[in-house]
Order: sequence, then structure tokens, then C-alpha cells
Amino acid sequence: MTAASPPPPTAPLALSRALVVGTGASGRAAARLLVAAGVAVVVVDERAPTDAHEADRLSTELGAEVVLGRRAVEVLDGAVELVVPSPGVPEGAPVFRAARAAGTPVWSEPELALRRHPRRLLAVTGTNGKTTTTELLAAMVATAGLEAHACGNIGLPLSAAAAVSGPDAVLVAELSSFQLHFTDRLAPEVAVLLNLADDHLDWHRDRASYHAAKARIFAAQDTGMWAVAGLDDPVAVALRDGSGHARPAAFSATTQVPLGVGWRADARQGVLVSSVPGSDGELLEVAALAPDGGAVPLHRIANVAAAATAALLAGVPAAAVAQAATTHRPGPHRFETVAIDPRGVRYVNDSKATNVHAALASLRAAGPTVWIAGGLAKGVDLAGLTAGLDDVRDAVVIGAAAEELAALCRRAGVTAHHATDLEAAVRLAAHLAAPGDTVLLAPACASFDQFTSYAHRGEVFTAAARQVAATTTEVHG
Ligand code: UMA
Repeated sequence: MTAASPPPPTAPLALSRALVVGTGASGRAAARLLVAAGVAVVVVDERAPTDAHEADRLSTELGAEVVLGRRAVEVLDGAVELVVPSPGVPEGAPVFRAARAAGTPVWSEPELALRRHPRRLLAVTGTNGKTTTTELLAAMVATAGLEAHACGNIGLPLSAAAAVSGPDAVLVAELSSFQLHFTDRLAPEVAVLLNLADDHLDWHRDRASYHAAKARIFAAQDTGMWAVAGLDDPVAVALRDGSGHARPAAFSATTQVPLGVGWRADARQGVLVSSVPGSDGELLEVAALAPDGGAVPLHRIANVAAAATAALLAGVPAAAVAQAATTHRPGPHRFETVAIDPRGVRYVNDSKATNVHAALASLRAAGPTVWIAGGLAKGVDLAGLTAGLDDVRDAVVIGAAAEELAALCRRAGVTAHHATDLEAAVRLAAHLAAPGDTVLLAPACASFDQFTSYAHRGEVFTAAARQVAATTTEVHG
């Protein structure tokens, strides 16, 4: 017989009734946490039910009252003491104005999770590289023998991760601006702001609101905590320095840093060097990050430097950091080579490059390229992509932003071809590619006009690329 492990510590919420908005991953996890804490919960979702019994089924599943097909503001009443919105609810939604007018607090799901389950928290935000850095950081913490949970925007809500974690667990959370916007006391032991570029301007009021939401990762930190920013990004550094009370640290893929992990040149691709007190010195050779001996893209070096900085500041030994960095591989859809045809044309799936900043990093790492782009631009000006077109032989544009992308290509002297869907785009790009080129999916846009998610888009690209590579002969016909 094994002794039962002690229940994880929870803190009381002192609430009797809460409104959760959204029945996706975030809303369900929040509802479950609140119900387990003894709070009466109403879950509302504006989408229509799939059938007449869906609300009842969800209600039984969650132990909460479920209202489908109505807007949150219509369900908010005087008895509600807390609103927990899903990240998808934009900051201008009427329910927030109504909550403000009634003096009802609004907490994002991560704020709720940490209030209920206080845990060690390492948090990562930024426009690009969040998921890879979070996964890598969690791998470093786990390699040191600690219980680590990669969670948050990555797909597993903090409420779900925290509820199954032991009291000494480390939550390693990817936090989006949507989640950070409605935080108040959330204070990571180490908070990382990777970089900032325009994104999600259809959710936020404007760029200032997007930046302010990102800076909230530092806002509640105290002097015993660490605030890390990408030194190569002046906006990230300024937000770090203007927010909260934590000690500043930094990372860089291009230079050494006063406190953190930076890069130093050597005969090969350089080395990552730590200046974190207690674990300073050479950490690893950059070449070790690419076991096939290829060039390591700059954004990958930056992600590793960021994760290493946070891990070392959290007390992970340098040996565990180096081991995890050299063995952990980024997940699918992140600059992933999915096929190589007999002409040596490489098909790279970077479906995760959903904004201008990420697509630029991808284009710069790809070499001579036939570039496939398009989708939903999310209210962002795409003109900045022009800076990445030097090595683009041809572009193939798809989706809602196709015409805008075609116009900017034309202005830069790059021929843009329209394709009706992604499969057709891959076939056309394969035809346009010369031996040794890369056919690159780096959409610079969200996927939702044509696909259910970036992962779905990446899978369609991968299948089409493998199909075309398998049927291509050396002299392309
Ligand atoms: N809804 C409303 N009213 C609204 C808006 C949405 O009722 O005004 C309802 C929708 O009808 C839908 C539900 O809310 O049924 C969906 O909620 P959601 O879009 O917030 O999605 P979740 O399934 O809860 O997933 C969220 C994150 N989604 C978004 O930020 C859009 C997931 O990030 C995250 O993994 C998950 O919580 C767990 O924490 C995804 C994402 O695209 C991957 N994130 C953005 C990004 O990475 O760019 C920020």
C-alpha cells in the first residue's frame, strides 16, 4: 500500500458567484477550478449551441450553469462577484465596460489559477518565440529533477496544470497579451519578455494597449524576482525598465550581456556565455544546437539564450541547462523541414510564423526562397515584410491578405502569384523553385480564414509538400 500524497495547497477565493466567458479550453478550466473551490459558476458563450442539448451536457460536465448563444454582458448581473474571460474576448467587449461600472473584478484565467493554487511561476511572453522558449525552459527545469509543467497559451490552461501539480512544482507559463491584460497580482519569480512587434491589433485598442498588456508580466513583481528582456529589442528593454520592481536581466543572440546569457563570437557559430552570478562562464557551443551541423537561425539562438537566462536565474544548474538546450527540439510547424525533393528543394513549414516579425525571421533564415504567405492579417500593416524579400525568388499568396501581400511584393520587384488554396500554392511554388531553393510557408498571418488553427494549416502544407516532393523528378517538368 502506498501512502496517499498530500493534497496540493490551495488558497481560498472568498467568492460565491462568478461568470466565466467562453467554453473553450480556457473557460472550461476556469469553470472547473471555480466549481472545485465551491463557487457557483455561470458559463456563457456567444456561439450558438451545436444542438438542443449541448448546454445541458456542458452543464453536467462542468457542474455549472451554462448559457449558449448569448453575449456575456446580457448575463452579467449584480450577484456576479468575478468575471473570468477567455483570452479570445477582446478588450473592447461590452462585458468589461459593464463589469467596470459595477466595480466587479475581471481576472484572466492565469490570474485565477495562481490565486487559487500558489506555485513557483516562470513566465514567458513576447510577440514571437514564446512557445519554443516556454517548452525549452520547462525541459531545463525538468532536467534539473524538478516537477515542471509547460502551460498557458501553449494549450494547457494554468488552472488545469496547477490543479494536478504538487506544492513544489514549477509552472512554466507562456502568457499571451490577452491573458496578461487582465492580471493584477500575478508575479512570476522570473518573467521574460522576448521581443515586441505589431500583432493582435484587432483585439487590443491600439499598439500602446498591446505593449501595456505585455509589460504587465513585470508589474506585480517585487525586488526578489527577476525581469528578463531581449537586449536586441529596445522596446522590450524599455518596458522591462518601466514596469515593476524586479531585478533586471537580459539575453542576446548577438552580443554579451551584463547579467544573463549572451553570445560571443568564436571560430565556428559562436558560444552562449552566462554572466548569471553563481553560474557564469561558457554555457554551450551554438553549433551543438544543430546536430546536423547546419547553421542555427538567429531566432533559435535567441530562444535558447532566453530560456537559459530564466533557468539559471531560477537556480537550474548550468549542466542541466546545456543538456536540455542541446537535446530539446522545437515542436512541429516552427521552421520545420518537412520534405526535400530530388532537386534538393527543401520544403519548410513555419506555419507558426503568424505575424510580420516571425515571418521576417523565417525569410532571413531560409536562403533563396519561393515564399508562400497569406491568411488573416489581424489588423496589422504587412508592409514591414518588404525588408525580408531580398532572397525571395517568387511569392505565392493565399487567403484574405493575398492582394495586400501581392501589392507589397510588386512594389519590391518580386513576382507574386495568386493560388486558390494552400495545396495549389505548394504545387505552384514547387514549379517555380530552382534546385537548392527553399519553398517556405511563413504566412505572416493568422490561419482562421481557411483553417481551424496554425497547426491545421501546417499539416495541410506538410501533406502537400510531401506529395509534391514524392512526385517531382530531378528535371522538373
Ligand atoms: N467567445 C465568446 N465571446 C467572445 C470571444 C469568444 O463567447 O467575445 C467564445 C467563443 O465562442 C469560443 C470560446 O470563447 O467558444 C473560445 O475561447 P478562446 O478563443 O479564448 O479560446 P480557448 O479555447 O479558451 O483557448 C485559449 C487561447 N486562445 C486564444 O488566445 C485565442 C489559446 O491560445 C490557449 O492555448 C488556451 O486558451 C489555453 O490557455 C491559442 C492562441 O491562438 C493557441 N493564442 C494567441 C496566439 O498564440 O497568437 C494569443
